Amino acid sequence: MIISGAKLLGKAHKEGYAVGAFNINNMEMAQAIFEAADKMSSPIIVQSSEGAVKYAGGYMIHAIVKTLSEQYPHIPVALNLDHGTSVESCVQAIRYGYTSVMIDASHSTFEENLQMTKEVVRIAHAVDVGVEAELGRLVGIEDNIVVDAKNASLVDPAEAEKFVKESGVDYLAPAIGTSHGAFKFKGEPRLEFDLLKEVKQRTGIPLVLHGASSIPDSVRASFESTGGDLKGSKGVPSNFLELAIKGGINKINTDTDLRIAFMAEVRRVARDEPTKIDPRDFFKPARAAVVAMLCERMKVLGSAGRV
Ligand code: TD3
Ligand code: ZN
Repeated sequence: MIISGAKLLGKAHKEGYAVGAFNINNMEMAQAIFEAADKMSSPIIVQSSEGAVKYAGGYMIHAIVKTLSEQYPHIPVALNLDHGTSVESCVQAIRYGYTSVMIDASHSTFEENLQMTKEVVRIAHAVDVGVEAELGRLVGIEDNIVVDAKNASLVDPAEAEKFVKESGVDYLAPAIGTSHGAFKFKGEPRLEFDLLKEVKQRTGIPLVLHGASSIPDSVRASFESTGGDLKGSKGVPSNFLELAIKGGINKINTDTDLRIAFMAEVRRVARDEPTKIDPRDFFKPARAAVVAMLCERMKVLGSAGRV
């Protein structure tokens, strides 16, 4: 059964660990996530952006996750809409069967963000669906909206307190210096842990880290060994993730790491076996590489062994 995101994250918040929220737009990625969860006895959040919903279809994504949740009935899973841009989009996701929705109005004014989040909370809570919102802005790309450094801003803890109180949101993503994609930091990696702790103290709810991919050395090396170019890429180091969890993060969004691990194997097969034409010859090793990477990540997040 796909359970409410609020319930799944409530446990993580109480026990002090983080659940990985992994993005999918196809069957193989979803299978890899469940296989890793099964191996590590870990709860998971599967999520899709509006772009992924457009690509695969919301009912399709839900059907894939529902089928896998029946194949692995002991694995607690929530299905989240990532970066929903409107109330309508969140309602649509609920109709598809999602059990968690993110309303991301972080690009609007504080007041607009609050009003939209309140509206989503009112609707979602009527059907036991959890709600995520974002405060502050991430640098980089949020589903094709380019956010440059000038437009980025960190969360304001006083605003966060007011926002959570008035909106009734279940979990909050405070901008503390991460960004989406493979190029997160110009110089040395840096996150605002003090800000995070203050937001946690003032809100007392599960917090979410977006743009949390680490780009592990082994994953980067395997992508680059096939001629892939990741020059200048930098992820969030795993000791930062551990500090973030200590600071109150309970949901860790990860997409880029899965993409790189998957595509490294697709590239390898394409390079080494030019006669292959069966997609399964590409996707089987790709799926296995994602499983291996995710198992390591679940240990870092502390979600391993929580089932
Ligand atoms: O919301 N997401 C996933 C979609 C971002 C586009 O890749 C994240 O916060 C994950 O960010 P990333 O790029 O670090 O995996
Ligand atoms: Zn994100």
